Amino acid sequence: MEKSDLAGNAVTFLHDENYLAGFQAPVLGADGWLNVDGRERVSLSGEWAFAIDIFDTGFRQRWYAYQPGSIPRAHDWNPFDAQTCMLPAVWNLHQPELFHYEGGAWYCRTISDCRENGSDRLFLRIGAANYCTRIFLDGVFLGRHMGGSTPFCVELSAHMSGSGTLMLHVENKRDPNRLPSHHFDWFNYGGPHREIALFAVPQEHIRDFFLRYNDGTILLDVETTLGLGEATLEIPELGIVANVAIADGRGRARIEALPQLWSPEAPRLFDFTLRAGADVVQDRVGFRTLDTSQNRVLLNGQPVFLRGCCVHEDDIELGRVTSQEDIRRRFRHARELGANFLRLAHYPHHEDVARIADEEGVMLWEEIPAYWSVNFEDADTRADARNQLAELIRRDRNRASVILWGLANETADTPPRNTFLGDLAGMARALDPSRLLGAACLFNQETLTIEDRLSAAIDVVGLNEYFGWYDDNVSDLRRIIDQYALGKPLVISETGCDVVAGHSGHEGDANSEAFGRRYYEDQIAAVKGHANVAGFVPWLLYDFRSARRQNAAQRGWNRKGLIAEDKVTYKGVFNVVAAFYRRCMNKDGLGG
Ligand code: GCB
Repeated sequence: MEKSDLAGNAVTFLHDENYLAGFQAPVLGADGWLNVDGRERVSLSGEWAFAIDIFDTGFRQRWYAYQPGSIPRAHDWNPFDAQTCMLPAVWNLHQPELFHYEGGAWYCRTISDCRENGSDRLFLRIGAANYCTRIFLDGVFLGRHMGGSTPFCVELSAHMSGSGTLMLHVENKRDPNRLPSHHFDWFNYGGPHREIALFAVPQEHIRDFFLRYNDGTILLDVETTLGLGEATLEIPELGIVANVAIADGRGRARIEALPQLWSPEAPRLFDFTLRAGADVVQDRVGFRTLDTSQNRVLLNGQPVFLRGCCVHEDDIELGRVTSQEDIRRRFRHARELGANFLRLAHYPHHEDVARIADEEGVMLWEEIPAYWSVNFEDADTRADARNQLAELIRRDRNRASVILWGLANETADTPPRNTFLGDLAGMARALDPSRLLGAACLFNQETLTIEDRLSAAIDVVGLNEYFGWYDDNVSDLRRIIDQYALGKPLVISETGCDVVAGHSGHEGDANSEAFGRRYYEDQIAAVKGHANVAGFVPWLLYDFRSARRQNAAQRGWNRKGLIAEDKVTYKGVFNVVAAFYRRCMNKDGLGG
């Protein structure tokens, strides 16, 4: 055992309570961003050694430094002879006894250098891991990332030769200073739930790019590691070959063009190639414009009613892990509902969702988990929120389907909150001036008005309301809408009630199918055709796990889905909403 400098008879591993001090920085985040769209990858999905670690023994006893053949005799974990799991995964569904586990866990595997050219650079990218991730390669600590739903990279170039032992520590404790904080209405899954991969890129390469359209002009911003040079954008179907001068690593081009615009009716995408030096990325992008006029959202200059639905990322068997197949099913259900809009609640969903939404022609609201009681006065919380939002925007700002960045959900209107969210709004507009900002706001229960001061900083005001469920009188909803006078689009960003699929009962029986149908009929009667309502977004597509929901009808699930948690069993409420959306489409399209 290692002698500690704490006292003559102390041993570091047992007595040093400062064991995490060396593992706080570097902080990994949007500053080290590498856009991986259209790049080759080596996936690290598959078998990893796995151990939970309630006591942080791995930090105290230095498991992270273990190498094959050099495991101490009196070790407490041998990653080379350990229980394994398949990643991506959440540990809660590995074994029944880990279902409610909140703490840390270690993951380990060997990786090989995939660089073909000696001068290339090598990056490790983690698609998402909930919540705090620390990365070690051959015992060297490479950095710490906060936030459970966004991707991040760390450069391995200087640390790899041939192969190495990669170790991750992922920890999902609920904490009032995190986002979400310690109290939220979904399941606190833990672990690396999205793909981990290696990327080899040329020494000088494209770090990021942003393509968008406005009024006859395609705009390209490109960030490279080249100090000075040139990038080239090609969009063959539009006959575009444009050179962009790079100075101080950045370049901007404005290219006159009249592409066919992306819309839910015609989700047109264009192939493009972007080159800088030896680096080439190839991908697809759609062009469209977004605006608001009074109470309407305008897509390509035309008012559009958001026929929406919220959705969580949850699965009975996989938890937060998702697949292309699962995402495609989500869009099949959305289309069947007649929806043209999904709110991806309450954190960034898998990056393939926006890619597939681009193809499917479904508009998206994407958000970060600034949810309920955020510690708005804490500087670290603010840094975390800024980083999560920056990673989300950088990840998805080339997706035409994303029309709105959601800054927060049901946060109380206080000065620290308004400073915090105002700062996020400013950052979002700097990173992406082309999209709308929104938030789910609270209403004044006495005056039945939406008075949230955050509305000054956003473009679309979301109203989460449950009249007929948590609140009694649906006539009050009508009053809120009638009295609404903020002069910006108002979207019903949540509404719903818990229905147990197949529960026969009459309209008066809470949780029954009949109750649910009645609830939605009343809701629709209150909003339909109202000039103040720009969209309707039921809560939500599927039932989802929530540990705080424990009554007899819930048993660990929030049951406000239009479809049950099996993603197969439709509830009657689905048809009520679908009928409303059909009427919207047949009439003027603006809310039936
Ligand atoms: C809300 C929250 C959402 C909850 C929902 C509910 O207002 O925004 O996260 O799950 O209500 O079911 O109560």
